[in-house]
Amino acid sequence: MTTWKMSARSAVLAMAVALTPVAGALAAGAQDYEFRLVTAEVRQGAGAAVAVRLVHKPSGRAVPDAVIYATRLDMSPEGMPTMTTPVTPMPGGDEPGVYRFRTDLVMAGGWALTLAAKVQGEEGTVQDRLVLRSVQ
Ligand SMILES: [Cu+2]
Repeated sequence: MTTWKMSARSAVLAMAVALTPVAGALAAGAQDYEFRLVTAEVRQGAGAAVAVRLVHKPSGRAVPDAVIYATRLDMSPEGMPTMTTPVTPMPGGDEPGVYRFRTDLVMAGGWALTLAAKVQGEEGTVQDRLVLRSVQ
């Protein structure tokens, strides 16, 4: 009986300890979020479509209604950091938390997409750099 009481108490303590990092993560802000490419390969050419999903990492949920205020697409993965191409935000599609862009992938190979965004109700800026491949 005594042994059981001890282990039940230990279990409660263990739960309290386990929950503490979760509470910390909820308050952590922008670093809890990341962008992920919907598809890592995009067909080369003018008018190419690039889609990214904004994910709340602790929960795995996609996050709609973020304000994306900076984008850059360049060929730094191929040693051409000064080779850039304009990135135009497109209206959201059917899927919440997915952000779409149109761009001209004038050369095949690796392109780095740099994004900065504000998430509703979170402090700080979500910044990410994703490498996609344009293929022929
Ligand atoms: Cu290039």
